[in-house]
Amino acid sequence: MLSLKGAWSAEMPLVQDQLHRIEEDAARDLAATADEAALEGWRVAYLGRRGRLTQVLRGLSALVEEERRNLGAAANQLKQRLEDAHEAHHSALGDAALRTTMREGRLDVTLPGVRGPIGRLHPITQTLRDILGAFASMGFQVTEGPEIEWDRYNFEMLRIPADHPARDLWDTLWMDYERDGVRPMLLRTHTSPNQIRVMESQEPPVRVVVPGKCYRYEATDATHEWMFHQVEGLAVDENISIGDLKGTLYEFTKRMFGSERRVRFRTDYFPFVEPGVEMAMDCFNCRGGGCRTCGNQGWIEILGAGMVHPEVLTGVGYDAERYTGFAFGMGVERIAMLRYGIEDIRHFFANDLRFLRQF
Ligand code: 2NM
Repeated sequence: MLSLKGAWSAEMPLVQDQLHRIEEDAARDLAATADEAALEGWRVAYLGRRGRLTQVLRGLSALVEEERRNLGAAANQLKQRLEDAHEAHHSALGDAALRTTMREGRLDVTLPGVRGPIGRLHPITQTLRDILGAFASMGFQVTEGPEIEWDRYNFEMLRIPADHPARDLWDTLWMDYERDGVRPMLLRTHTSPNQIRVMESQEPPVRVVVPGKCYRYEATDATHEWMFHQVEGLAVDENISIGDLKGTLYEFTKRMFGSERRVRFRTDYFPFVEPGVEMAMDCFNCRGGGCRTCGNQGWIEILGAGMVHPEVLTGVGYDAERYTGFAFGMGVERIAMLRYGIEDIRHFFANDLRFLRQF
């Protein structure tokens, strides 16, 4: 390029050369730049305050005006090209990084998720539901009632007289409330009071099962708790016989403990039934041979039952000449202990998660 002022400068081809080499080097180095840190190094090396191009631009002040203008323009154009190249490389690196993240961080949505901790039904609840399910499938309604009862419903209407041992101060938890010098309220000792309520409120046919908590004032041991669960049942109609009792309870036993079970009935005494029986099944563990589960008896007692006493029926206003009924009662904890092989009833409500998590 000719200088209009006629002054030829030896600097001019030198600077053009420098710009040329800077551009070549910058292009080569940029091509080898694979990440953001290297790109920043490149920017500092070529475009930074002490970078190669900046040095050249600074050096231009030593040139005569025309050379300075021409070379300055060339240098600034190069600066623009380097900045454009930097920008393009920067966004190319960003795209590559995004593609890597998408490839390596991709989610397999078909993998099973992480399960959070969830609770479970208490073994007594599970057993209770199975018992009620067996009777519900045979046409029994499920009904519940209060845990605080009247002496009248818990004892009197069930033919449990005032001098009966069950009414002893030491067997029942009485409410701290007196009327006419007596305590008429208590924590129910069985769920039978609700069968009385059902019979008072509806005419036969009646078929109900009553689950619930019961309370006894007694010391606890491996087979006794002061609070436990019961399921009692009642069927009243014309022509109900002890054959219905046996058939219903035999069917229940098979549903709970297996279709090969056999049952045995022996007489027993309960004030509210006549006759009264206890039902046992052959041991599901040794099939009658004798083992720990059945205490070497071969038989396991699972419930009490009987034909509802005519005085109980007349007490609720039923015609005992026309109607008969059977009733039964069982302890849910006892059934659950047999079913799961639990040796001590106190485990159920000790709330030790090491025990409860097993069910
Ligand atoms: C048992 C055993 C035998 C029973 C009787 C009644 C009622 F209310 F109908 F009279 N409810 N439950 C009964 C009979 C309960 O539990 C071992």
